[in-house]
Amino acid sequence: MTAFPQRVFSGVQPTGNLHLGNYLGAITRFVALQDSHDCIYCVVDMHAITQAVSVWGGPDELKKSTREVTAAFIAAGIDPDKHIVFNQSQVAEHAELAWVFNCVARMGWLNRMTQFKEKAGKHRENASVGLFAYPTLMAADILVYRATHVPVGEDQKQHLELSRDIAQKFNGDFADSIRAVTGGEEFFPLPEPLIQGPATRVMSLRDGTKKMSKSDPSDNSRINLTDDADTIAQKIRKAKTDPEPLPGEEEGLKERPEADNLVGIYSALADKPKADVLAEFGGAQFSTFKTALADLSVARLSPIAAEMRRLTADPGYIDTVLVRGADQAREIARPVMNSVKDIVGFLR
Ligand code: AQP
Repeated sequence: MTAFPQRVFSGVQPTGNLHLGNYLGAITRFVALQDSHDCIYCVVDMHAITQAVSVWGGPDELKKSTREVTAAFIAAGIDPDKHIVFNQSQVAEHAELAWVFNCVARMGWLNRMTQFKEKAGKHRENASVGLFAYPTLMAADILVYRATHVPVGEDQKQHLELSRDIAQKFNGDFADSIRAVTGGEEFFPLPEPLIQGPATRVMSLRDGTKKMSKSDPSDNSRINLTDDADTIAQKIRKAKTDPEPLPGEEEGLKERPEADNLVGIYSALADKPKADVLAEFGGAQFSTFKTALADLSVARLSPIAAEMRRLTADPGYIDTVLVRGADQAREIARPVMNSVKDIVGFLR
């Protein structure tokens, strides 16, 4: 087995408002990995346009959202001076490798992707080819840097498994050529998903069985990173719950999805285990717990929102960060793509 140096890659789409699920499931994990790994964090604008223009809002909105996600990364604590932060479309190698992967991945593999089924819904024939091929572009995003670790929320697990399948098939299909070109056995690592922490799947505030999501038509279903203190408190006050008081132990959260979700959010924001949260609030009514959760949410999110506002007021700075990050990303991606061309047999 080839040993690959450890490298972290992950991305966030610039579509709509970033929410608490994106923050707890992904961005806080990105921040945590910075001390131990070389990290590449990407605003995946090419993924954003796989949906209808009405979803991502058109060119001006895309630019604004790309800067906003970049600002969220920095405001949450990602250091663009130490790690690479850029937007996907500036590094053409993502699209180049995605094409090769389109020819490696099988239709049957992509047909099984639940995210495509959910997003295409009943209008499958009307979905873009890009939406169907989304997972091959995602595999290219990761593997063009030969990244070994990918922090994501639970909803991305299936796509990560597909990235591993693509890497494995490429390594197998081109084994002789890989040996001839690189002298090694495998060209791509099999990237490991890092799905960690107490909030890998934050659920909707209106329905504890549905994922908190940017595309939910109800704004009350999610807490946006840009919501002000009053809005956060109001959304938590209105969050769906059940009539029972909170249980004293985790076992008591079973079959209570809304209670489980709110306790999970508290646990992630307070950075303490659910058991400790229940030891403190067991027996309390939701009105008491919701007040504490709203205070904690405001305390954690308001400084990020304020910093995002400060950063987005200076789009020139954000654009400089993205251009510099893209230059650094290209330095890694270009030689990988050149080797892929040699391995596949493209003259250059
Ligand atoms: N509810 C969630 N809980 C935990 N993690 C989540 N993520 C998304 N929703 C939750 C994680 O956030 C990262 C970036 O997601 P994305 O920008 O690629 O977009 P997404 O998954 O499409 O986000 P949404 O809100 O779910 O958008 P829609 O509504 O369009 O489907 C990923 O690591 C993701 O796992």
